[in-house]
Amino acid sequence: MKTELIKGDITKIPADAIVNAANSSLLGGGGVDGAIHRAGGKQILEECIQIRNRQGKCNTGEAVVTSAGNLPAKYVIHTVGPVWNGEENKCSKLLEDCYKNSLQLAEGLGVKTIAFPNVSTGIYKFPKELAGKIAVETVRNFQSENIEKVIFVCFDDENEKIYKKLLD
Ligand code: AR6
Repeated sequence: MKTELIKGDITKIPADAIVNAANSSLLGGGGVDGAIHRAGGKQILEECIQIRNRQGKCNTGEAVVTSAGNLPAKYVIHTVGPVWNGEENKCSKLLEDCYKNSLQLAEGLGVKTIAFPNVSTGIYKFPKELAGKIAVETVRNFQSENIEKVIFVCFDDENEKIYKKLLD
């Protein structure tokens, strides 16, 4: 899989799948979650509600998929990152699960390009440097038949700098 870094808004990325940093309610929120629901329209929320009715909430580290409504992507993969609480091993494992489970879902859907935001590094306060390292390592270790490109979408300057160094 090739990797790429893009600075900007993930809702604008025409990848087959974009990943949302959701919360376990799947009902939307602030940050990238708010941006995706706003730009994607009500279809995404309706599908999230159907998923909740079927399986209940989405646990931390897990991922579910909806269509992408008005977005240029085909799918939105909603994953729930860990809230940073200082327990490094536990939080790191859960963040790794977010990337793995999202990639696994994408692989099953035949996705060729997938874009990730920097999950957990906003409202959930995961240290950015460690989160970047986990994201890049997990993607590099993932064996894929279908996925050709993974795009890391950085919204803030600090993450952009971190990912530039990690992907060099
Ligand atoms: N495109 C790409 N990245 C973005 C965008 C965007 N449009 N907007 C923000 N980011 P956050 P979390 C970056 O807070 O930490 C929500 O309320 C942002 O700079 O969106 O996983 C959910 O409902 C940061 O680097 O997600 C949850 O309750 C990264 O996205 C909670 O926030 C993640 O920041 C999840 O917190």
